[in-house]
Amino acid sequence: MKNLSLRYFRGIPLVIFIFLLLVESVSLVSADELSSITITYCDGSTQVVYLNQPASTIRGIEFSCPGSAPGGFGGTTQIAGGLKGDIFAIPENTARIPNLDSMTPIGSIYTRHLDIPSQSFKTGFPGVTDRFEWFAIRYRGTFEVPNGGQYSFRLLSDDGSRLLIDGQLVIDNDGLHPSRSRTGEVSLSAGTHSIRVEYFQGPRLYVALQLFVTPPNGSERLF
Ligand SMILES: [Ca+2]
Repeated sequence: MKNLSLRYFRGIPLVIFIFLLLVESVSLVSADELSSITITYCDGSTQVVYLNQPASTIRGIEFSCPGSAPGGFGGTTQIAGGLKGDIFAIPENTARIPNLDSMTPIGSIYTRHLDIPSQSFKTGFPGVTDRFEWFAIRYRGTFEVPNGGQYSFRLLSDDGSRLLIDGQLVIDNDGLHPSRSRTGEVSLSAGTHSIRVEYFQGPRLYVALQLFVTPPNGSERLF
């Protein structure tokens, strides 16, 4: 009986030690350290998720929905070598892309590809604006051409869009219309070139914006 009691009391420090280990692993945080992120799902629903560390410790988050590029029109994380899109609010009943260079953007997004197949759009731009109709985007960036030659481009959009390379209009797909493709060709030398895609979404609800390229003696791929 004496031996049993001794074993029982010797076991108490072990129980306390395991309890402290458990408490440490739960790692309770104070309210001022608590941060949250709002997740917008591909169907447009949202959910707030609380983090047990400051949001400032997160370097970046990438998003993707089935059938679309990461972030759709783009996300707020800068992408080296990608496209920067400036978003503009445009007046209702706009029928063509306005002169965006004379307007002030309401925010910017970043993406590597323009790959938004025709789809309904009502989420807006999380972290930038909740506007989902009557907006325009001016994408700008540079790209490298490994081998000079005749390049063919195809620009699909709903509603209007335009492709300019080195400041020259290559494709005019402007106007209010459902998903529609237009193609254009341009001779490009090897080296760095500038690209600019202007796009606008008129009335709700459908959007589309995809840019494809066919290199000399090659087959069409997403730009
Ligand atoms: Ca539309």
